[in-house]
Amino acid sequence: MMNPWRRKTAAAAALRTEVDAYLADYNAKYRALYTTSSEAEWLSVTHVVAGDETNSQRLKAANEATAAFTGSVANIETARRFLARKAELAPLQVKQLEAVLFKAASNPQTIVETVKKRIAAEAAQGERLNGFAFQLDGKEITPNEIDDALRNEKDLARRRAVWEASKSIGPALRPGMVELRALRNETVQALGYRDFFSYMASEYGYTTDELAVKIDEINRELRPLFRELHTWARYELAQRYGQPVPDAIPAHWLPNRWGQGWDALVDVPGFDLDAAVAKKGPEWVVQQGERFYVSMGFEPLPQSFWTKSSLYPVPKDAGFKKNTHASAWHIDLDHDVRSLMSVEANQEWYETAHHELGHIYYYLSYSNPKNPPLLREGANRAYHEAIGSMIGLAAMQPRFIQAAGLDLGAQKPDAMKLLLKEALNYVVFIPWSTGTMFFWEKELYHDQLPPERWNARWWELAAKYQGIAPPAPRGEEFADALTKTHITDDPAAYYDYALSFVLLFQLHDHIAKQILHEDPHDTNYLGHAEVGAFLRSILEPGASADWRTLLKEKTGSDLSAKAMLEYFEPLRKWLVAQNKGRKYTLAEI
Ligand code: X8Z
Ligand code: ZN
Repeated sequence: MMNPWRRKTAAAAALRTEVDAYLADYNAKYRALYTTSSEAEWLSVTHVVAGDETNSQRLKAANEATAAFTGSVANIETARRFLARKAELAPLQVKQLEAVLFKAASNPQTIVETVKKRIAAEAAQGERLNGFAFQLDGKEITPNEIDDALRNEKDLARRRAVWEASKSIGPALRPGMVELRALRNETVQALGYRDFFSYMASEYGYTTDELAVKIDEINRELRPLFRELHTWARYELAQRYGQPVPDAIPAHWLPNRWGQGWDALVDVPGFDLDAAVAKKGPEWVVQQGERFYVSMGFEPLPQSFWTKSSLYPVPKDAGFKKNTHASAWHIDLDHDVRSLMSVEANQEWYETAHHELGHIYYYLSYSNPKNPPLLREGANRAYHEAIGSMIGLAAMQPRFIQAAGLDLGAQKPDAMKLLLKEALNYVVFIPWSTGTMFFWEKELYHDQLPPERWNARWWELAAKYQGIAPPAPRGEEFADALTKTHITDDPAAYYDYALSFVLLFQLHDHIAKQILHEDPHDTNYLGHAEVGAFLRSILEPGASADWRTLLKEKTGSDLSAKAMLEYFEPLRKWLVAQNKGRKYTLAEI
């Protein structure tokens, strides 16, 4: 007779074999369906022809097929049955089964009609977003032109007209968003999630409340520094425009449509990256990004990246439009990787190209035989955003820039001015991402914010967190939140970027101090294979790794804003001195 212990282990072994067979089958089918869906999705963001239904029909068919599989009752029941015996399974099996259930929740076939409606509503809303033409003075103005004007235009009336043009997409998206909010919530509720926001937070292992605590902590930690920046900017801008110093900064005074980054406010002599990059041209921008990663020991990008990506703006008269926000695509969960950008030769796209290539190299790194297609994702979503943003930060430091062959002239840039410029990018982003965006999306899905309050609430949050105000009161005929792409096509996930900024400073701090033995303010990663090896060890496991363990293992700490605060501490002191005697209008929260 077999002893009970032997019987138990034999049963566990049999179970694991059964689970392996199930997962092998699931992974193969999932990858095939995912590929068809992402091809369809790719076409619908890169080639939008007004009135042509081909894209949306193809997209609906592909996504319904994916949904029929990932949300099937059979898959839900099988994954649950196996997970009931979690203790007997290998950790990698558990992770995959949990991923099966997570994916099922966005497509449960128990409510197939709702899922179909949601897929159709997403496709229709995507068409409106991706095909939108902004108008100024009766002529089309592209998002790149809007962004250029907000960075460079001096005339306030003109700035206001451009800013208002940038908000014209909101009303076009409002009815579709009312429908989508309901459908996104209903979909995930079928598998027991409270609402769509909670569903997205659960991917980090957080409840909405736990996430809110983490996000609030980050915001609070950076608030004193942001208050200094806000005060500095109010006085600086008032002087620039010959206006009285405002309590809240008028949104059209800022160099970004949403006031999410203000770095273009500062010109640092000896650091005119716009001019230096302009001399090189848009193709150089993307190629230089690749050169940076290759210099650290990553492989050159697959040839198909160059032939299949959509990297540059579509001319106004092309007869089609594309989504104008940058994104990176993992089409087949293997080596078919692509990026959608509208690269022009300027500083902003230089930084963005590095960001997007971070996603691409993450995709390539975790597409390895050790990592099943189900886990070809970031350790968490913030990791995915952090890698390229960190490389973007490193690519903007003076010694790197010189080594990369960009000509900034002979003058040595002032270190404090540079730090100020960086803070206006990274620190200013925090109240926007942890405040305005976080709460608006949370309240949308979790608290059923009524559509009659959407715009009022948006501006209440912008006032409280970012200290900014619209040029004139904006009623509910506008839907200014919906002018931000992510609200439509990357919903309830914007806090990923806030977490990623904190994380990127932790990683950068580690690389600078422990690997390069350099001052984090003045690094040069170029050509350092040790940095590449460190990064690959983070990227290769993908979602097979536990994100908390990985961070602790790699940097010795938990997720914390400490490195970010330390980086900007000299600037905080400098700003306190600059702001002496000035009125602070932003509440300490
Ligand atoms: O959307 C992006 C990336 C695409 S994954 C360019 N970012 C956020 C934004 O533009 O709002 C990067 C940081 C913030
Ligand atoms: Zn990104």
